[in-house]
Amino acid sequence: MRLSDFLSYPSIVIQCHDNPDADAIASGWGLYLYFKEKNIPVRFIYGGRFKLQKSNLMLMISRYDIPIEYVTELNAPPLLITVDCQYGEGNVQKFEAENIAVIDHHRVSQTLPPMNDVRSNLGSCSTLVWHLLAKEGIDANTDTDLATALYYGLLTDTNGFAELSHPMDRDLRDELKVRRSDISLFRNSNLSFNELKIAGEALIRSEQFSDYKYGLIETKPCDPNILGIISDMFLEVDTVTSCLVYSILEFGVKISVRSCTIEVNANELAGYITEGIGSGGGHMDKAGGFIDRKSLDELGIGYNAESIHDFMHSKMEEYFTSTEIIYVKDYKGDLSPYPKFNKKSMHCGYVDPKAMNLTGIGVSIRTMEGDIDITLTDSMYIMIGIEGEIYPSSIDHFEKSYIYSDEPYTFPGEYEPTIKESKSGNKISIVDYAKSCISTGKRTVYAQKLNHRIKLFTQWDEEKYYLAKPGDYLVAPIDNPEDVYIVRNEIFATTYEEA
Ligand SMILES: [Mn+2]
Repeated sequence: MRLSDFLSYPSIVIQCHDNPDADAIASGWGLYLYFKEKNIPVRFIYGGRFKLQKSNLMLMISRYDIPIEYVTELNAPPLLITVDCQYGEGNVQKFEAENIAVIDHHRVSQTLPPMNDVRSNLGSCSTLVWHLLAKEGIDANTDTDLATALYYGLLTDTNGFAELSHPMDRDLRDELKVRRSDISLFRNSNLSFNELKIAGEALIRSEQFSDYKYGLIETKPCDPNILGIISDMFLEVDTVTSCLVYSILEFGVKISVRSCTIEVNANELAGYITEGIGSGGGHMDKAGGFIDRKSLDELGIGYNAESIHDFMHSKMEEYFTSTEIIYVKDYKGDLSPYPKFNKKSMHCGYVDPKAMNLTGIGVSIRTMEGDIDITLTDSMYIMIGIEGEIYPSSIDHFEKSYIYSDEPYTFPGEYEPTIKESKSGNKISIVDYAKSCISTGKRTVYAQKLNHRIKLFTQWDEEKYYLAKPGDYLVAPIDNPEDVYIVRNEIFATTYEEA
């Protein structure tokens, strides 16, 4: 779907969710400006029971003359685009329309109309609109007001960038040229005096669970940023190494997660709590998420403080008790009773840094899994795995396990990785320089299909674990049985065959 697909409609209404937040306003405004510039009659509206009043939002709207209108009735327009929300959701007042399109970054909760672009793993809808504008050749940096609004949308939807995880979100943060003084002004009129008191009350009711050193707090309905402020403070407590702070809102539960222990990755814990019932993610130490009310209803969990507290508490207990932790350096297990498999030969990609003129200098490689900071040398290749994951390899090691191939290379992943020169900031696409290679296999392993979760710390990175879920495999080479590693279920099926 492209924005230019909509240019044939005689008029368009853009609608964001009720009780709009900064992301809804910024992303809706981005779309509004696009259609206005194309001379299509366009309106930007929201409905619901309440008119906007939050001071940071009122400031942004008046500074930039954002023409957002509060409406309770609407004549069916030829095209209605819901932005930062999905048509038919509980927090989106339903207006009739001849045609409907959806542009959103939340979890898909409705049957979507054919015209939709929903990217559930983006941190904000502003990121998606920024990307859609760029696809039409529009650089948001030519309008500092819009650039600042989009940046602020992402900032507030990701708890001050703390809960940011997608590389496209990081691109927005790094590339938009914003008016810093405006951001500072909006940020510092974010809380009302009443919300400050909500934070205080929540702290009084905090609980800690000493077995696994985690904490739990419910706050009354408040701005999501307050959850971040509380969880940051909670983590500073000496007996708490991870915590979950949540707030029960009308249409779901907003959560904030923090961790300062390597055994709990906040990003992964937020994903665990929201799996199948919402969405969550972020960083190693800070993450956030949202659970849909509808999903809790479907699980038969009453929508009241007590049942939700019990649910959160049992989810946290289950998280700690159902997971085995393996430190490979101390591993003494034995996988030899399990079946033997051979590694198949696979097509992957590699890039020679010499071809890019990037040897001997510091670069940052932006990938789906995060930014990798590295100095490239002329004795290494950058490898692109079968799912598009990036890792360095020495040419020596490469030539033992791979052969070169003449086939043209096609990138398999969702986000094409880029290399940025740390000094000049120049950005280069890796895929433009990638060539094909084939792994030669010749490796036999024992593999155990797991029925529980494992966190595995490898020898070469003792700070970060790899996670295996039920259905994934714990694998050990037959000639080095203590060097265990994890292979995800889908990858195992395509890369190994029974020996
Ligand atoms: Mn949003």
